[in-house]
Amino acid sequence: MKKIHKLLVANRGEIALRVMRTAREMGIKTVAIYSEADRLAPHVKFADEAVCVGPPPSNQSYLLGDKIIQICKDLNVDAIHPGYGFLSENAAFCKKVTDAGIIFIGPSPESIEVMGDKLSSKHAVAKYNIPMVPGTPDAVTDREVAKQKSKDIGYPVLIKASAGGGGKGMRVVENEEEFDEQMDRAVSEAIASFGNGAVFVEKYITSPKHIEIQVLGDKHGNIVHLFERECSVQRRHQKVVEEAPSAVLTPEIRAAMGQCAVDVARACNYYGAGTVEFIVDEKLDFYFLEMNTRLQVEHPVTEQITGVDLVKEMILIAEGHPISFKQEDLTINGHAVECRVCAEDPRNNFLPDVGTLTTYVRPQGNGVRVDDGMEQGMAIPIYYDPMIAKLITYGKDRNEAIDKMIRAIDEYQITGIQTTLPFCKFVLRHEAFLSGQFDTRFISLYYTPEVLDTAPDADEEAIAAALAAHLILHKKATPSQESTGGQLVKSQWKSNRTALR
Ligand code: MV4
Repeated sequence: MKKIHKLLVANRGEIALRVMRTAREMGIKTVAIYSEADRLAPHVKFADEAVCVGPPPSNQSYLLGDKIIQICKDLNVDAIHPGYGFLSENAAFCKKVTDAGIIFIGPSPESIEVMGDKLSSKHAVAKYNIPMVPGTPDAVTDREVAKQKSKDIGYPVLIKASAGGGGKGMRVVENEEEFDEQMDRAVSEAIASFGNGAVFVEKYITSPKHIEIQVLGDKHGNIVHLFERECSVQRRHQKVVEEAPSAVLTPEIRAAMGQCAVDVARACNYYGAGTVEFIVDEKLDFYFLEMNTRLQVEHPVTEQITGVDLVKEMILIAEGHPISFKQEDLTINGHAVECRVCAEDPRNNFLPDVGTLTTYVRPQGNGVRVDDGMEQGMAIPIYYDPMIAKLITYGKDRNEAIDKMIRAIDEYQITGIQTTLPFCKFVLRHEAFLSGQFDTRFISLYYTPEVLDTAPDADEEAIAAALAAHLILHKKATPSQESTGGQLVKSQWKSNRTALR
């Protein structure tokens, strides 16, 4: 047992604040690092101490492992929490931290290494009874051998990069004629992205749900799962809306997936917080895909339904404590939904929309949690992930959580940049989402930018813009702004709505 007195968060934005808040609750001093672009960022102001690590680009700041370790030595820091992204799944960094006598708040370098490669993770779990998609157990190099195996598996197949992540190096092959071309592409993309051209073949599950299981392991061999998160609403492998629990899992399937997730964690002697990713087909058959060896962006929905502070557990586990509860102690209470608020324009192909947060007013009230790392007046740096906040709602059941989310989205005031919030609202009101009958094809099946402006009460700005265009087109007078109160103007827009379509 080694008490942590001072913790450095090797990250920025909302996750740095998220971690530091729990550290403070535990009486642990906090150290922020920041780049020159983040001097005035809330995570810097919140921390007890803060050190500038370099110029804005990540590879000159947040990714400088050796410099961060030196800062820890200089400031007597006992532990590093890496958050997600940046150095969080870098086995070499984790090992250097540990070798320097600093606690890495996360798994061992060995766990990161094994799970960081898809083929090695499949090998690691082989001795457990984990359902996996039919496929080649090893890398394929010989095209003719690969084609024969694909024929045996049955088209369509998916060629995946073993070192892959985020869908990079992944290619669907519909038939044998396409095989060579797609394999070439997968291999060159894998080399370009990961410096490792190893690829393997799997049966392509055409309409899977993405469901992942949160696990916690301690340094005494205890491993528990904290149920599932449904993350099927994704765009280019970026999750947009997540929820817990899933609307479609039965208690039996949930228990079976939970047990598999625990076994996957056990297979790599896991400790810390981790997530085991599955795809689930129409028949609710599930298959293990990979394990993420970090705290994930969407962890709050799990916290809301279990009452567990995952960061607190991570810190206690890193100190050497056993997990503070048993599997039997855990139940699912209520339902939580998370929307990622990204500075992206859903009307313009989700292009990053950087600018200044001219207005930034958070929603509040019963069942609303906002994890963010920005404040009004701040410029959003172009150097980092465009996610500026996570909006999480919690209710006694799924409908209540969804109703609260729609209310909270309407209450959120953001100007100066476009965000994904209107898009999230579209998702939350869509029949497929409401029924739970949706999968990873959701966006490609249902979304076009037009849906944002034709929804029953599309956001008022858009209506105002459309109305103005309409009025100009028809050379009508605009509704008087002077003689009416705000409410009345609003209701006029609403009464004019039918004219816009
Ligand atoms: C698959 C699949 C279908 N069949 N594997 C995408 C990223 C990586 N984590 C695994 N991914 C997939 N693997 C087989 N055998 C479909 C996907 C996939 C996907 C998975 C989860 C969430 C969104 C997705 C979007 C496209 C493809």
